[in-house]
Amino acid sequence: MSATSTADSAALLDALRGIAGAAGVLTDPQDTAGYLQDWRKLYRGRALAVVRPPDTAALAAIVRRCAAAGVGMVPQGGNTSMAGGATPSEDGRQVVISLARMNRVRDVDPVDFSLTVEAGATLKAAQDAAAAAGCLLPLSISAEGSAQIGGVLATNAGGNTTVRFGNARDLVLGLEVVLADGQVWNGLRRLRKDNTGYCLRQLFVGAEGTLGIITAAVLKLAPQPREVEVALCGLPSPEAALALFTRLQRSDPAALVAFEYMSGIGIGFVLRHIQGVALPFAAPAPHYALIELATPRAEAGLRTVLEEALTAAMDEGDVLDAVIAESGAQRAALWRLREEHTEAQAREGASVKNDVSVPVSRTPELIRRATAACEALIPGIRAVPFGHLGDGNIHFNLEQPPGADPAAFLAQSHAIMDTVAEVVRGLDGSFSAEHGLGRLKSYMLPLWRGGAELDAMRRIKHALDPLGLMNPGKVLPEEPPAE
Ligand code: FAD
Ligand code: 2HG
Ligand code: ZN
Repeated sequence: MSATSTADSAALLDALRGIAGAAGVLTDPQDTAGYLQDWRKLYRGRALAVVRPPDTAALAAIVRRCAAAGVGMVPQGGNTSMAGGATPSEDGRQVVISLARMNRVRDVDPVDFSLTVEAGATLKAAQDAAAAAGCLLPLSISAEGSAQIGGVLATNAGGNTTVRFGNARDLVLGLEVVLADGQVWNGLRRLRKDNTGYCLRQLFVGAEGTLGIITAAVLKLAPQPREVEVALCGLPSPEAALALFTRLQRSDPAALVAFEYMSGIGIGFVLRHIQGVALPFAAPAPHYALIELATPRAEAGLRTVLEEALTAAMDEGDVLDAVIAESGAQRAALWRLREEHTEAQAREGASVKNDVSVPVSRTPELIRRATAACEALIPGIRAVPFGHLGDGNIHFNLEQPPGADPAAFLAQSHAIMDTVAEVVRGLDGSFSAEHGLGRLKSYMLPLWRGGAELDAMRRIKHALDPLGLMNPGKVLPEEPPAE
């Protein structure tokens, strides 16, 4: 049965209210509006309802009821997806399932270095809970105040500290998941070693809600740092950024927690559009790196390590100017220049994002070749590359030419994305590094991961979601009709 008729829909909504309570089922357009549009405003969907279950048992009952009605389910966390992954389709036949009410921290264990947290807790709340127990949850993204643990895991988020601690995937010890048929899989184990068959939890991490709904997780913690040093460097070139990264990795690899690249134009946008930021140099540089070193070791002498590395890099001509923060407030001020890039770029005008990765050694080549290719495609286009150079993950974003019509520029999105993708392919990279495919990039999957790889992905999807109701239309493109 498919909930296509008004009577079917009304019966389904009644049943959902019976499970989640009247306040847990939103249908008033004023209440649902914020759930139906993605963060970038690329998509605006419609939905039968937005359902906000109070706990795992209720969510499981909701999934069973939706499955029986043949209704697609779109899990949603903080709705900060960069790829339209959490937005329902336009036909109004799907249900959005918000995890926001399931936001408890269930347990923090400073001996096991583990945190058990529900999917609807924000990443910031989880970080704070870890810190209160004297530990560090080593995952950091600019959207951490809104992004939720479920969304962070479902997208396998990366971010600013991947270079040291890995992606979200590397921090997951256990998961609790509601499967597509409404069964609850409780895999909330906190074991460091557990070779008992296929590693199910890693299937759901990065699946963007297409295989099941994550309801809780056990995450690995790390010791809190005792020394932290943050520096901003002005650089002559992307090649100098790579040389500086390599130098720092050799000086004290365990302490290099973040290495972020920014272009002169990106910093220029931040200075123009964001209040209360300042460049701590007498003159702007063509390129920049933001570096964080941190260690739980006492008296590790990180300041000396950093100063020596920067002095040697200046002697080699790889660093033009550098400032090291002297306080927590100064560290935060330097980080703001990086964290405000997304907002500043949005305020500058229309932009097309490319979240790409290449081997770290090829990042300068990526920046140069993709810039040249895009400038040849659209005269006046402005390349704004920035991001996690230490992971080979550059956000190769393109800003509209000054004064151009934003809609006309965005109409060329696919041509721009394909142009960047071609360069990335030539450098043995990936067209989707950390934001996921969502709806935006699923069309590119067959070109990049066709053959046996895509076939295996489709088999996994069919095995775990045979009715195709878990976040339909995301990640995997529609299958070609059978011959
Ligand atoms: P949503 O946007 O709500 O959902 C994302 C996807 O996960 C959707 O497909 C959704 O269906 C699915 N999903 C959500 N919850 C669940 C669940 N409980 N179970 C199963 N599936 C679920 N990303 C990075 O990787 N690194 C960054 O540095 C980074 N910086 C960002 C900065 C800004 C300013 C913004 C706006 C975004 C940034 N992002 C970054 C992208 C985004 O924040 C991440 O993808 C984040 O992990 C999404 O979390 P969310 O809770 O908002 O998920
Ligand atoms: C970041 O690293 C995010 O700040 C967002 O991944 C990147 O705006 C973007 O393209
Ligand atoms: Zn990023």
